[in-house]
Amino acid sequence: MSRHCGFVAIIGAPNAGKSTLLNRLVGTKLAIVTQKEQTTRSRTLGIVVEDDNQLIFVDTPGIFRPRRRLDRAMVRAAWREADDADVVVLLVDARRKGIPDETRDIIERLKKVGRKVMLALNKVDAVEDKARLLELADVLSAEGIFTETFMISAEKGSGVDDLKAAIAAKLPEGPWLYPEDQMTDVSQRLLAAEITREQVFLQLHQELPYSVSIVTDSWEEFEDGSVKISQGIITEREGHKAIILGKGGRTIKSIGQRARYELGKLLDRRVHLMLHVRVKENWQDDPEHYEPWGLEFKV
Ligand SMILES: Nc1nc2c(ncn2[C@@H]2O[C@H](COP(=O)(O)OP(=O)(O)OP(=O)(O)O)[C@@H](O)[C@H]2O)c(=O)[nH]1
Ligand SMILES: [Mg+2]
Repeated sequence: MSRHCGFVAIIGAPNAGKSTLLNRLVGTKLAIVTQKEQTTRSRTLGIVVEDDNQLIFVDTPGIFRPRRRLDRAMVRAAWREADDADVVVLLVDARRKGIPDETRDIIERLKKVGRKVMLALNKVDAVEDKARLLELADVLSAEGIFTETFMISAEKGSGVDDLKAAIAAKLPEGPWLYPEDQMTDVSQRLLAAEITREQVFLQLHQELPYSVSIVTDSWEEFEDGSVKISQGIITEREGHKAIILGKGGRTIKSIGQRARYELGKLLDRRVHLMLHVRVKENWQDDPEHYEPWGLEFKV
């Protein structure tokens, strides 16, 4: 039998559930998920082998109207993945009424370049009124760029197998691009930084998480199988540093405990995690915080 293989970009407005879907498709946690918008900053591959097919899913940052330099790099990265992919899935949060501006912008750009994509309405578990779902599907399909429409719940899993099968049927014939047992291209160091950033997003509020970058400074493995990971939490202001530390160091301790627990599960070994807060006013103007993530550093 002939083999099929291809890249499948999952794109959509911030918070649509793209990272949740990637994790669901692969069956493990590769991408961080929070209730906040703009959680994902860089692409993450999730590689799945099914029968003779290798599906290479690409989680992307949410597409919106960016203002900051980092945001512009994130949105550029998302479009680059969509442009390069064999198949594109546009994910739309079905709980939202009508078509939100970000999704409208995405549809307009897809139209402009003449790209046909698959549509997945997500979070259907949270929509009581099923007639509204059908209405939304109708309004969207009238745009004329969707090859088909799926109703899914990335969180609960409903509809995801059907979506996956439909994607597999679209992949071009060709050799597999990754070894059979490879699940992602993200290094453990970057994954570890993401897990800590997830806790920053979950435990800190308002604008603060958006001004934070995590760097894995060192990674030391011991004979007993444990690993010592040292990370910097980089923030833009002294005032933020105080909040991240919390009273008597309580907040950073809680971030560290939760991240250590998550990392222990993911790496399946004992983890010692050291976190240090560093103030670096203009980290967003430093390529060091873009290039390791595959983000293009541009004005
Ligand atoms: N009820 C429900 N919630 C969902 C579903 N999928 C995702 N969510 C929630 O939606 C929120 C955003 O999910 P993410 O997967 O981080 O969304 P994203 O599109 O990757 O977001 P960005 O990375 O910020 O662009 C989280 O709180 C998820 O738990 C779903 O199928 N049903
Ligand atoms: Mg995401």
